[in-house]
Amino acid sequence: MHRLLTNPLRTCGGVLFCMTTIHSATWGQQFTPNYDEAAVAAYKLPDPLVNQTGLSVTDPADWQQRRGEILGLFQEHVYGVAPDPVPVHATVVSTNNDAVDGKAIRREIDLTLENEGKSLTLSLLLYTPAGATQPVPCFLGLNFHGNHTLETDPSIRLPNTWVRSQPGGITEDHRATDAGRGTRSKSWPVDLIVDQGYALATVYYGDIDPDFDDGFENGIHGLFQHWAKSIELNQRWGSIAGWAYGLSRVLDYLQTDPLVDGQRVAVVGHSRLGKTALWAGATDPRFKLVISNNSGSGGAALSRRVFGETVGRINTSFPHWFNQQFKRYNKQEGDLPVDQHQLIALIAPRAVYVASATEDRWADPRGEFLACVHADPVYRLLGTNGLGGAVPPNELPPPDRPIAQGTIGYHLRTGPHALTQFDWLQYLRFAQDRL
Ligand code: GTR
Repeated sequence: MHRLLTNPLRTCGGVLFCMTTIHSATWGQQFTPNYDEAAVAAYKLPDPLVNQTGLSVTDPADWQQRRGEILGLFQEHVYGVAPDPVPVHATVVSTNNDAVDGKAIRREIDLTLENEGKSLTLSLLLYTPAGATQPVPCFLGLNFHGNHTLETDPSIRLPNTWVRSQPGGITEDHRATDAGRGTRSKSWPVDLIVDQGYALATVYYGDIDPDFDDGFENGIHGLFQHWAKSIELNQRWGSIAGWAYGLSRVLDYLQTDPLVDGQRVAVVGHSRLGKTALWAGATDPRFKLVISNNSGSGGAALSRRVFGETVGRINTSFPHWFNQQFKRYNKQEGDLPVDQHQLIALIAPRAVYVASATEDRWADPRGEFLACVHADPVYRLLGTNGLGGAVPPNELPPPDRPIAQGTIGYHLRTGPHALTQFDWLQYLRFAQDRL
């Protein structure tokens, strides 16, 4: 039987959409999220510093072995196993030396991946500061609706792949239209970023994998169909692992770009792309800074709190994001061999920033903060100061008061689920001596 799942109105990549149109044959009943802190049942988190044989990790030298265990558990039980890197062939398609009011050089670069007789091209939009005299550090993030949504400039190419339907004529039959130009510029303050001496690199996420459940034939999964058969069915990679793999291939290219310092790349993402940024940062230690904006369930939020969006709910609405195995934990969060604080711990000792928003209860701000708190001991073991201070704070900070003294940053912004200028200002400040 198919039932309607009710859910709040929420924004995806900054645009309101209604999530009441999702049907489920498996969930079986209406889903009512818990938003009552008093109703969060007691839970016990797996300790990132106790290995699977029960031994405590007290020496930084032992962390690599424990890290390998945790990474393996996330691959097996949550995101799935991704293939080894394939080469990236880059072709510069356009260069504008006078972009963003003369502040930036803007290039469109096609990155083509080939495997199993198929190919996939990602269109990279890359801004570098106009006056830079040496390679600059870079923020890399996937965008939700196409590169053309960052600016109104009509010369930026529209994506030629599937896009999510949007109101207002900015899409037609899942194709992007000119009406979408510049509609996401607020989420991508290019001038602010290049003014502070950083590059900005972005790719439309649907170039890597269109965001719908097609049995993993299209997008990046299509290039690895034979390979995937070598992986146990339950552990095959979902879309988040696919998008993260794409981010790593973009990083492969950025490490060869003469205008970018490829050793100083931050990966940033909002919402499902925040989950993706965390997984990319966990799987690819070349990312120097990892930024999760409102990533919520399957991202920075602790699954065991069962607050807002739950494992069962996300697996029902988005069955293609995670691996099959993750569905075993629907309503069984306590059985998960990992929880999301360990995802943050996988990034240690590199810098990480997690941001929540007051109105984004669906993503469980407190659960996102607590994941940072519980990752803190790993950061401290590895010689960094974690969330900062002699002992980590354990109370959710007041809105708009970032915790940004340590290697783990956190803020709770006033307002809705979105990537805003306030968020970017914190990331730019945090990056100053960490990227
Ligand atoms: C929601 C989903 C969230 C979040 C969000 C987004 O529908 O429940 O986990 O990922 O989409 O990506 O905008």
